[in-house]
Amino acid sequence: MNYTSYIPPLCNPTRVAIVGAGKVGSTLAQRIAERNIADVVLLDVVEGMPQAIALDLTQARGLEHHDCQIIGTNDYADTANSDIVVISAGKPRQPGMSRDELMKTNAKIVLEATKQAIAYSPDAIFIVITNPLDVMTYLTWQASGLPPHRVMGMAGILDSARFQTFIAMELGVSIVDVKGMVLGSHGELMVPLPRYSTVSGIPITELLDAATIDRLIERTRNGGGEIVELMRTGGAYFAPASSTCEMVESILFNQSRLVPAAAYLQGEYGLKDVFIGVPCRLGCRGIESILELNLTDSETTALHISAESVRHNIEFANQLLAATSHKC
Ligand code: TXD
Repeated sequence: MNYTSYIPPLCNPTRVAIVGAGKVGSTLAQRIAERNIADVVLLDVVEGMPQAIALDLTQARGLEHHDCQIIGTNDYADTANSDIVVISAGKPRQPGMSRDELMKTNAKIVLEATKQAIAYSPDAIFIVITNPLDVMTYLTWQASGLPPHRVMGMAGILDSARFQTFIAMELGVSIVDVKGMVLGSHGELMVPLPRYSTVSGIPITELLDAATIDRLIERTRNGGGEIVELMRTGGAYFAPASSTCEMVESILFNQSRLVPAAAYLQGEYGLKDVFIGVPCRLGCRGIESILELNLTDSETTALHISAESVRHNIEFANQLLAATSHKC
């Protein structure tokens, strides 16, 4: 039997590069492929590991019924012409390691990853996952030289999903009807907004008393920490991968989903020159627009405190990098 080709082969399939093939990166690769969204290039410094994960995922292709190509590599050249670059490379905090040391280590990794990836995919949109999230997103933007709408951080969508989960569990309602809204930085200073978190359009402030809402907010703030404590080695990865996949899907399919993401602010919410979680409309050009919600004075104050801490950490990271002549 012989096929004769009568049209040129289809070129440039949609491609997502994931730098850092650890727990989050590899689970994200699985989500993207199994939802049939795009081809995936998984890159890591560890030799053999991304290749092994890619082969394993590829062997499941006939069972999961998708047509996505999954490549594992240690070479940035293989990531060329990606539409989206996801940065999930980093080190977790080791016993005895300070937060400063972690910041320095991950800042170097993220800067290197950005410079290498952008060289091969100059038209890509960057989504950053590595912690400390808002700071790493800022450094990625600086190092890439990209316009701000093409760089964003994944955290708000995850924090909102966690809030949503705890609300649904508390009220005994289907998760499908619950929406959570969490702004601010990723960490203890995140800003959950009960007034904008709803069950079938009803704000939760109408359905739950203040003490219960405070308890759910506290659990949301500690959503990642609770998992780290239980797991002991490593942190959450299923929900982070799902959250990132939603962002990838909204961009590649130009869905205009409105989700909280770490975005560069230029006066919105009274804040400038900082990346922080705000509601963003995500489409094929990246962050298509930022929605400015009407916030109460205390909500605005909480957002500004959150932004101040990110700004402080950006300065600190840049000082650490300057000391090792790694500043971008
Ligand atoms: O909401 C969020 N943004 C987050 C953030 C939710 C979950 C995880 N979050 C952070 O993502 C976490 O604190 C880490 O900073 C990253 C990745 O988390 P993951 O759980 O996937 O960490 P792993 O399993 O340790 O994987 C990190 C991988 C690992 O395979 C390393 O070999 C690789 O990163 N790594 C590198 N890859 C490429 N290039 C370089 N330089 C490099 N250095 C390490």
